[in-house]
Amino acid sequence: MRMEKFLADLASKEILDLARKENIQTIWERYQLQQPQCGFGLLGLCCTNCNLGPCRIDPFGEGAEFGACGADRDTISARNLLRRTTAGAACHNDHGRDLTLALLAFAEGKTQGYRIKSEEKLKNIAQEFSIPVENRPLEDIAKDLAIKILSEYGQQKGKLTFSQRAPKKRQELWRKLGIMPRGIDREVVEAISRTNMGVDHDLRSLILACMRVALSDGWGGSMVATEISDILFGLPSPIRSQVNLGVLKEDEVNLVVHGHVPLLSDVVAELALEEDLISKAKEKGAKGINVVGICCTANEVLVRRGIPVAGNFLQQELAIITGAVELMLVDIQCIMPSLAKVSSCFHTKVVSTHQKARFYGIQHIEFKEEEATQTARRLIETAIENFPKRDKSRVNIPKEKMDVVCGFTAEGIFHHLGGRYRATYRPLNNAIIEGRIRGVVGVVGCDNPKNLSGGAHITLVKELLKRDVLVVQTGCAAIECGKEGLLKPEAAFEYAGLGLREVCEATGLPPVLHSGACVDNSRILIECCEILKEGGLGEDISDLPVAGAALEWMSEKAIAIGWYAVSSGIFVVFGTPLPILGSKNLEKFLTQELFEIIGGGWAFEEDPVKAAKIIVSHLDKKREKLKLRPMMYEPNLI
Ligand code: BF8
Repeated sequence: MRMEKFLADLASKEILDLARKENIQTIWERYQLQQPQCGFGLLGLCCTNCNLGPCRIDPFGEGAEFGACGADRDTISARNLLRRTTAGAACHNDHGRDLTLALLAFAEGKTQGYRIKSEEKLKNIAQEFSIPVENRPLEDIAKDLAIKILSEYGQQKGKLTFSQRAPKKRQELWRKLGIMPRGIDREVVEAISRTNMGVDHDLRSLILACMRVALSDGWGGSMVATEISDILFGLPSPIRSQVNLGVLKEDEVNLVVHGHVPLLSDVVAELALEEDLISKAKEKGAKGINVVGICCTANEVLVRRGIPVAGNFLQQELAIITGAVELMLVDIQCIMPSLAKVSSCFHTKVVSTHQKARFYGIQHIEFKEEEATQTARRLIETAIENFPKRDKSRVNIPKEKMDVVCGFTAEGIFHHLGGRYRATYRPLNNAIIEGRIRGVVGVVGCDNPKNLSGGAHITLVKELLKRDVLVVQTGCAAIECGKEGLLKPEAAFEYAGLGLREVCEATGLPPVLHSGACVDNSRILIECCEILKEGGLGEDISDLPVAGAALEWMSEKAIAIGWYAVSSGIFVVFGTPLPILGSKNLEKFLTQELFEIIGGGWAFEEDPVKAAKIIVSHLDKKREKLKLRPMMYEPNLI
């Protein structure tokens, strides 16, 4: 089966056809060459944790029932899941650490190009950490804050400051279950230690460890990353921009920032506006410098600066195949090692910049905060120098690009929905209570050729909108829906049910709110807390008519996000199942029993139309339990 037949996006289709003609292999071919994929791996029944193995359990109960050590299918699949969850959480937590270290370096005067862009946020967060702020230089406050946050990475006992933002009832439950995260690094180390041969074997105990390590991400590392990014690069506010490969420019130097950490991309975006660099570009025959993004670092500079997005995860190779990219800067996470090979077919230079991430065949220019401006300037000059090497006969920039409005934060919602003079969540709560809005659903995560290469998000979101569900997005899912025109305020007229449309009309908001990168899923947790604080919709996140979906999840980071949402009391739907179906006990635990224990749980449904129905029925159950009014305009849907 040729997966790209599902490609909803015409720009990607066009470039993929071109790649085929030129015999350039992309992720779609490589994925196809992997078929059939390993059944043991898909079911979670393969164990490589010690040298007795690799062991595997027969899924049909006819062959081996135990690994050589005696581990059964429940232990093996739960242990594998814990390893994956931990890997994902580690990635987000380390991203948060990078930003905290940068804040510290800034406070100590050791950086170039950074400043405190949100003084209010710095002071608010510092006070949350009991740091005095009155009459103190911002650098001193920033230093104390960075040191306190770093101490929570190494903390051995107690709780994380941000976890205290959760509703009281939720915190009590975490304490009762023994899953309150104690220290960010401690949870990651302990989780990995549990998965060693001969340590933790009990399915329930392993799953509680999944939740604890994920909470150290959602209410720890990811939240740290979001908050410090807001302090250093500014709190996002609604901003217009464009997305899709059509944002590349034929007559300008195209510089693509790709990865996750905004420490370099933000400085590059700023410097690219400088006259002397623009003049240099003109000397080389270009009309200017066009900085665009791929993946989550794109989302970071999109929601704060309105920098256009060239594409999501699946479009990273395609951007190069347009023949129009002078330089692609990569840092960490979701970067395909194939970029080296693809770029070798064109003039494009790919440069890795993060000390943690090296690639065969890709030049490395290390980025250090103390030389941020210098390095960014050098990199922009590299892009400019490369412009004359572009082969104009091989440039194929698709025309598709779409307008978007993005940059919606938990803080922003106070103003967008509450109005300029009375900042409050009350209108949002009222819209839910009165039945104009059915509930709020986070549609997030990756795009994956295993599913519909992004198309699942689009169908799911359209299905939800017509049932008056307000959608909040982050990550590659948000970029995909942006390409489809769902992030424009006008989308409310085309896709939203009558109730949601009324709210969007009154506020000017799009029916789909783009909140940023994947670490910004932490904003969705805060939004849930604010809704609860406003009153009238229960006492805990698990009471709310909310849900999360990552139908095209790919990265282990998505597993960690799913787990921290579930552990916070949210119902989460993944498309392709987690690799646990080899254990019926684990499947039952995750999709049924967990709801009683933690108030949230999992469902797996690849079909986006069916997934929408499952989600809507969940929202309706929550509405019923809260005794909310029936929906004001029940759509007549078949
Ligand atoms: O953190 S959505 S493919 S880019 S993992 Fe990666 Fe998935 Fe995209 Fe961002 Ni998130």
